[in-house]
Amino acid sequence: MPLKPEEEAELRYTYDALITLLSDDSAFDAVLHAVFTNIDSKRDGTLDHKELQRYIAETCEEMGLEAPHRSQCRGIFRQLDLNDDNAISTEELGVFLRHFFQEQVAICALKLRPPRRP
Ligand SMILES: [Ca+2]
Repeated sequence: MPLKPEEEAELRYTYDALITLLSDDSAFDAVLHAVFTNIDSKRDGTLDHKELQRYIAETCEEMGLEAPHRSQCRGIFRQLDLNDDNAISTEELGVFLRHFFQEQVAICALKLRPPRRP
């Protein structure tokens, strides 16, 4: 289905923003830090199961989605916790976020038609 012009404009904006984030390390670090701080409610510099679960539940609620089950949250946690120390560091969240943004860029690119020539 073809995109409406406003949808295409929004998608293009998102695409450009993601490309910038992925190519500019200081911009990426700023976003990573903001997301991490948002999840780290105990402010101890690492994320635990409870913090991640609360964040996922809140994000789902904001998006009008049903929150995943506790066991699903544990699964997500294990995937993020690359060194298995039962805590998620900024670096570990960064690995995930970079993959996530790259995935979103690919999705945007697929939806956007190549620019038409006059
Ligand atoms: Ca860890």
